[in-house]
Amino acid sequence: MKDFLEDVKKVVDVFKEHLDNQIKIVSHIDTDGITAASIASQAFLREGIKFSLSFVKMLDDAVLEELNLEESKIIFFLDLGSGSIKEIERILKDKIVFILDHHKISEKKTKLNLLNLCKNEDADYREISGAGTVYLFFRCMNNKNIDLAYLAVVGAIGDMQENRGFIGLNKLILQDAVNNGDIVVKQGLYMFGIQTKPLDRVLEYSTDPYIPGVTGNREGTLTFLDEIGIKPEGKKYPKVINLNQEEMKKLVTGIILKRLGSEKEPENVLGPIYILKNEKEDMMKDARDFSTLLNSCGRLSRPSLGMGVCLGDKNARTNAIKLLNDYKFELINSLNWFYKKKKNKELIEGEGYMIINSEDNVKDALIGTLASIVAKSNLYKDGTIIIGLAHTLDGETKISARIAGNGDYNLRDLLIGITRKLGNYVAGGHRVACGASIPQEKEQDFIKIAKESLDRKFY
Ligand SMILES: [Mn+2]
Repeated sequence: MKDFLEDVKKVVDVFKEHLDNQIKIVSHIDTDGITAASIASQAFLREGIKFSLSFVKMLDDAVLEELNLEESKIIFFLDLGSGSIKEIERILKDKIVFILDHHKISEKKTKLNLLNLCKNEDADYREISGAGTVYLFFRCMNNKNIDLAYLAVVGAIGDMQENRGFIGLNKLILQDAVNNGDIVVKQGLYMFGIQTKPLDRVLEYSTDPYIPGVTGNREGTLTFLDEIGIKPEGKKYPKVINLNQEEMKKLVTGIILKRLGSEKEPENVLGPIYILKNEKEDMMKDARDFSTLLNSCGRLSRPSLGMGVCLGDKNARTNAIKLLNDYKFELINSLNWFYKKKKNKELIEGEGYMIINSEDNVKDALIGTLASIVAKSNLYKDGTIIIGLAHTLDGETKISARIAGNGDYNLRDLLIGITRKLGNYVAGGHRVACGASIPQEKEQDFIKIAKESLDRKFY
């Protein structure tokens, strides 16, 4: 940790030699990237440094060549870039490049200004996010940037680094946010929407924790509430934060009972809640809700809207909330489709793996989320590999891989291995969450090779 903070200082010192230049920021399109970009933008504004900003899904030669035409001499890559060191060195050879990232590093030896905890091979994925890396950089540049720490916390949650608490540098960053009075940590029901949604909706839409018979099941939710004796007031159920202690107890016990028999800790329904103290909008008071909101902006290719949310723009917030509601609705539809397929045994299941070939039934923007939900659902044994496929609008098939429960396996290498056999296609991401894209006509070949390698690799 100390080494890394020294690294931060070194990279900041290099940057200070170039302060008077116009800067180009390139950031990743997900929650982590959106918060990273928001931190950088606000920090640059504070210094009076001019910048422009683009969001990208991934870096390839075409993107880099376009960047090379930009006037800015300095380019900041946020939450991406570490996997494309060679390409960046080759195509952007006349630029001054800073990479503030936490993804796997493709090339150890580089002259680029690379700030990445992964330089230390023992680093745990959960120790820091892209936004966290960006935050530490700007915090080192100017202490006043401590007021941006809370955004790095939201980013880390977006990258699923929060698991009943933070570890490593993320812990340090959370402490900054707490010390600065931006975040208060409380223990509570570990669910989405507890500040804002009526109880029945919270339960029905609860994917983490997953509640068997309740998640994604309207009727099951109402039966469950009836069983534990929580009644609607008129037609509406109360919000979770408005439940009294007695009701809260019934609710928690009820959920734990429902989760008994699953292989993972059924009592895992309580955890830390991160309250954003200065946030006026209900929807964004809980850092987890805030992160979900940004996530839907990214997934639906509206990262600038997410950025507007971070910067407090009223219009952006209204539009983002609408987007999130549509997104949740779409997600529940996809989940229902999945349940039906599972019930009818129409999924491709093998020893230690499961392949969801959704074709046009799940939007490509949602296939990764669906795979994540299934991976966390207790429906499959720990360590089961979940692969989802969905058609995109432009004739491609998007592939997402996740691992069930607390399993660990290098899915990234697996996916890269399979796609290489098919041709020269892009695959990337992290050990336990990654994706790829192939032409639709290669879909059956992909499934065949995936089955072969998975059948061979396990048991
Ligand atoms: Mn990230």
